Amino acid sequence: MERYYQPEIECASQDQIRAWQDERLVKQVKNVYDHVEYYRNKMKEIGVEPGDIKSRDDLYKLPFLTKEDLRTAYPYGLLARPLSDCVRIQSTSGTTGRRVVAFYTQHDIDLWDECCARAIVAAGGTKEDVVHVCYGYGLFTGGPGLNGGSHKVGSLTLPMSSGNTERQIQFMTDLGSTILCCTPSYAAYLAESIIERGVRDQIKLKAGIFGAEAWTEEMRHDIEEKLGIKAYDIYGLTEISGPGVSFECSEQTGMHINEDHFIAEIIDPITGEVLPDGQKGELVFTSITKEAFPLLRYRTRDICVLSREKCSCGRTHVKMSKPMGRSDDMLIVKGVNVFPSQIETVLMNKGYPANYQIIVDRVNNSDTIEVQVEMTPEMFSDSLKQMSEREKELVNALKAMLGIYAKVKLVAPKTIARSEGKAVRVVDKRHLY
Ligand code: DLL
Repeated sequence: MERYYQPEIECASQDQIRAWQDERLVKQVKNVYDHVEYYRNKMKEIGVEPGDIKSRDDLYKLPFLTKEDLRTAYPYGLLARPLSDCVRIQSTSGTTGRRVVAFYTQHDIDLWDECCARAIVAAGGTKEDVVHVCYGYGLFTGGPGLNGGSHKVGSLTLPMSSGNTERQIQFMTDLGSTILCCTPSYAAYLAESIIERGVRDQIKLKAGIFGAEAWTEEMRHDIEEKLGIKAYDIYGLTEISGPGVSFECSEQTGMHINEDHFIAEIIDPITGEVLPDGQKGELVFTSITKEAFPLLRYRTRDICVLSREKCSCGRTHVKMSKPMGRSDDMLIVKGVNVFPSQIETVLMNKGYPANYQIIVDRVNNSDTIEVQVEMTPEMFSDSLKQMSEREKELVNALKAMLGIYAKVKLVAPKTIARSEGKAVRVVDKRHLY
């Protein structure tokens, strides 16, 4: 059976990986310096020349790029190739400010497809599989990325895109989808809908490849149990190509970063200092093989940890932990750092579905936080007294996790709007004042 698996790359020795990275980085820095005036100026500002970068060890000398730089240089300021060499544009799902636009040559699309193919194979995918892609298609990278990867593996690809849950389930049962690709929040909703319709025994899913938003281990177990599958995490961002920058293997303890294409660093988000493996900080990527939009030292804002511990799957590429939230997603409520994932952990541990929303507001100059949580249909038939006890129990558990009081409001099943793409977990009304 032919599988798209490249052990000579994915299981290469640390020396080999380093050799690839050193050589590709040196070339890429020269390429960017020669072709991207914006970055050349940034390098000149701090007196760095391409010749100063002789290996991966010199990476720290280069200036960072941030989302702000991408906005300033919008749309063509970071292009390293003539527009006529580009064959595709994708864009971020960001809702505020200028969108970030990324460009791809055919070579860039091929390498992106390759990264997504590796992710599908790591989740057990082969050419015998039916890959059901319900990430959005269009400017969002989710649909096109997994679609390309699935083609490369040779699987039968269902380009469903997002939405129309009825049709998703119909195709899933009629065509025997075996691998589901979507956001974890949509997977949870699909699982709920499949169970409600009583068609769980008609689906043939064996694995799911879920990413594009933060999700907890608790949510993973819930989806795995409801759908009877193994749920794999996949990570990526438009600026660096899209999904497939890293992906989980059968060990499910972090995502292997495709190190032959991207160099990862962890930095202190405040000082910018590079931190050793094992320490928590902001993830920074350098694309060493991309042609059209090769970003050097791009700050993702995602907070995670890198690990080079031996993996039982045999892959040697460094693993990143699940992002523990974005440094710009972190809420500061009453001076305390609150990550939505902490709240999700508490809710799921107490048996609530993954449908919740966090409302932050300011009343009389003081921050307030309310967690609206959907009940399961069984909980909904509880007496009012039981519900009030449930609310108290959650308030205490949240206090223990966050260290501050959060109001809890239990709401009826299906009250919180379901998302077909990335879920909207936080409504911060303080921005309105
Ligand atoms: O979300 C690409 C993607 C599509 C990844 C499909 C995985 C699957 P953007 O819209 O540019 O790209 O958003 C990138 O989403 O910086 C993270 O904050 C977040 N993110 C992506 N994957 C994960 C994940 C796509 N597995 C931003 N866990 C990133 C947590 C994730 N957060």
